[in-house]
Amino acid sequence: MEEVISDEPSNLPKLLKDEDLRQECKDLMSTLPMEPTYKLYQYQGFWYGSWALQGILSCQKHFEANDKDIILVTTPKSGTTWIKALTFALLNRNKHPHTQKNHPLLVTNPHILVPFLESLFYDEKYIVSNLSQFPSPRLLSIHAPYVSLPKSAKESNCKIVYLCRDPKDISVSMWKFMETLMPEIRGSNLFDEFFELFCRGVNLYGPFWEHVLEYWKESLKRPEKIMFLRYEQMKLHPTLVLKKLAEFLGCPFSKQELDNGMLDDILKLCSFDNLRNLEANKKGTISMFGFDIENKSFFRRGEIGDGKNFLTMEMVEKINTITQKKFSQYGLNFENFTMV
Ligand code: PAP
Repeated sequence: MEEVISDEPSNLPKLLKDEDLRQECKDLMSTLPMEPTYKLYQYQGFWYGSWALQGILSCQKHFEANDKDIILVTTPKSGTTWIKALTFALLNRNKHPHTQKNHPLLVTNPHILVPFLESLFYDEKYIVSNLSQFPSPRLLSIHAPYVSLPKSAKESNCKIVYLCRDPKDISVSMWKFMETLMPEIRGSNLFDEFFELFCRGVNLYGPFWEHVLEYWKESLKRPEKIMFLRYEQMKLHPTLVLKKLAEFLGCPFSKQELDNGMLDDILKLCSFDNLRNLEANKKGTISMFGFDIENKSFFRRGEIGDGKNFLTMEMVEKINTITQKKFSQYGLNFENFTMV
């Protein structure tokens, strides 16, 4: 069996080379608009690195969602690691009580417990033989925009939990993450260019605003299928969000569980400070998306509003104006939302 996910240490970064791509992906890439600085390709209106593009194409071709599947969809750097941990702990709360000394989340990075479909599907050989062996309900994740989701994910009754975040914080979180993958950009003046591209929608899985709007509209049409969440909601109202998430996934907390503090225990287990300080997340790497990524790079500040510490006033104004223009008619924002 071929391993795609490993926490073995290795040299960083291991960037996938184009010659490793399948011919079908190379052929398509040669026809797509390309952004030269970060080598992103525009497919179905959204931007991908070559590795993610191959994964998405393969997912679209081979992934068969079933009604029991749970798919976590996030815009990158929206709290993916956190929602993976929370949902894993929630669904497995009987099999793995939070008191368990070797609870999987205490010894394994959440990205290994809840893999990215496009990363798994990057290697078709692995996935075709293994995905059927995942325990049911299969808990999976993907960054794909709605338009590019595999057909079965849209048409089956599988549940989708969508998570996004204030784009100011995303842009900075994404840049800081890229610095860990590409140390040569650290301290460079390339951030300004990255930010301009981000505002034009040219970033991994961007445009951010269109990504969010697609899922927002779908979640309004089919609230029983898509739960729409914001990172800010999770930070400000974690108890309420986790309760609603459990209800949405069909595994509500019982009165007894609530009385026993189960919900708070899950929140504590998955808290930023707890996860960040675990050996499993302080050390080691995960192989995905063509990179060997250090586990610790998924835990930086974990705060609302950190973007403002890094962006200039003009940048904040620019991104706020775009967000306002794109979202206001839909009543969407990241500051004054109600948690119904
Ligand atoms: P991904 O989309 O690339 O998988 P993702 O987990 O969304 O990554 O990005 C990490 C962000 O989530 C980091 O944000 P920051 O750069 O603004 O700090 C990280 O700190 C934050 N994060 C990770 N785990 C948690 C957690 N348990 N609680 C809150 N925030 C978290």
